[in-house]
Amino acid sequence: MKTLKEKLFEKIEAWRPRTIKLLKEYGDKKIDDITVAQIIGGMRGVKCLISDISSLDPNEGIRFRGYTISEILEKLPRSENAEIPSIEAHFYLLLTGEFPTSDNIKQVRGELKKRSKLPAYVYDVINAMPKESHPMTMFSSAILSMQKESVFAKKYLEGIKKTDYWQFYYEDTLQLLAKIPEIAAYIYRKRYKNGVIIEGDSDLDMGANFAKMMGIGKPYDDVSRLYFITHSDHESGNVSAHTGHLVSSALSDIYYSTSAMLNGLAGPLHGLANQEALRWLQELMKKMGDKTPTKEEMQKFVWDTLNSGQVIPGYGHAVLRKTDPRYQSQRDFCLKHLPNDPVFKYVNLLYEVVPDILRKHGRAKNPWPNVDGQSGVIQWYYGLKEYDFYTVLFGIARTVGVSANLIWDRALAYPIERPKSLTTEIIENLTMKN
Ligand code: HAX
Repeated sequence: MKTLKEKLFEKIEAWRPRTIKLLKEYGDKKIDDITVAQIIGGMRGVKCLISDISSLDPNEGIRFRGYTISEILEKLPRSENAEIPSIEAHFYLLLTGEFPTSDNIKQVRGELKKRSKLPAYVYDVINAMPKESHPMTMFSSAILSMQKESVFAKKYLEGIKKTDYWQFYYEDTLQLLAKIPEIAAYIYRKRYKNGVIIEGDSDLDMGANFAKMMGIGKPYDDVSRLYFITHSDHESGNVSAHTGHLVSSALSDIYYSTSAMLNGLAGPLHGLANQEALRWLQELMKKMGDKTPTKEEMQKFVWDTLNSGQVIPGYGHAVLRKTDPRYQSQRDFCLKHLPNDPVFKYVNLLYEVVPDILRKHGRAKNPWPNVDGQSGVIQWYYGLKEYDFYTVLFGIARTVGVSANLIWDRALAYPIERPKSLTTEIIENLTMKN
């Protein structure tokens, strides 16, 4: 049986001629135009990035290597006694485009196990931070502190061929993926559970090991698998994924790139929205006491938020124009496992009232919920009530997807990113005076 690295080598060798041909023979072909509104408006929709790991259709949602979330959840192999496929299997698919066999997964797990020991100084870095630091700050700093371990950075200094870059990115990625569940769980237990740490078991798959270290029983292993798979990648234009690509394009290693992408994920319009969604709902829950709000009370709460100039967290999207299938897959999980949970009832009621209100409000192009509108409910139900921590979960997931992207970026020798900026005056001259 071929190892994941050998398989990847084959795939990369077979893929490279496609990129070379496109560049050589079609390099001048035009794909898109760009408007002033797009330049001022955050490059919305400009087709100028490349990724083969996932692609996003506005109506259908995300496909990983061509497969929808429901296909992934149905077809990827799962660990024993698990309802949801393993994260290792998903990582294999993201890297190779193929569904792994159970032997392939065993091999990947073995590779991760070998690399799971966390350097002692990482605990020191976390311990040295102020108690009130946001968990995302701790997570990003802990990962950045490991930069000195980068094999890519060392090999680059020694002098390596461009075509070999990916191999050292791959090594750094395995090192990082093997360690991040423990880093995240350590931050959680340190910050919220009086520093009582639970040892991991690297014989378990990533989902089960993470659940163990968090101290949360079954089915939290499946909750973790579902969360880490569905949040792993969302094509490459979103803030976190794009930041990862951008920083890595300067040949900064995986530690620098991952820490940077996590800092982007920590913004309230991006990954932090899952914490925001729960925080916002808690406000209403506090007001309501034990009572579930009526539809009218919920409508008023939503309008009050909009009228005070705030966004409705967990709703809207820069690309999607329908309910996010990541929202839907988590909703299905809730319907099966926690249909009577009071927070789920609130979220359901929001689903009934928000899209109509956002349409009437007339601003958001997409009135439907995104992934962050649902994910906090499940975490809350299984005892993870410290919603400041939710974006760290997102960060673990995004590291799985973005690192797979970065290995391929280096394999296909994508150059340093350098779009052109214009001054307002140049844009005025180009538009008003023509
Ligand atoms: N509530 C209220 N207003 C909203 C809105 C929402 N949920 N979503 C968009 N709008 C507003 C925008 O603020 C913007 O207002 P102005 O015209 O006053 O500037 C207008 O509608 C047009 O925005 P858009 O083109 O529809 O959306 P954008 O591409 O600019 O922004 C966002 C996309 C996701 C940032 C936006 O929908 C938003 O702020 N949503 C709430 C926060 C959120 O849920 N973020 C998580 C998104 C998913 C994700 O990345 N997860 O990590």
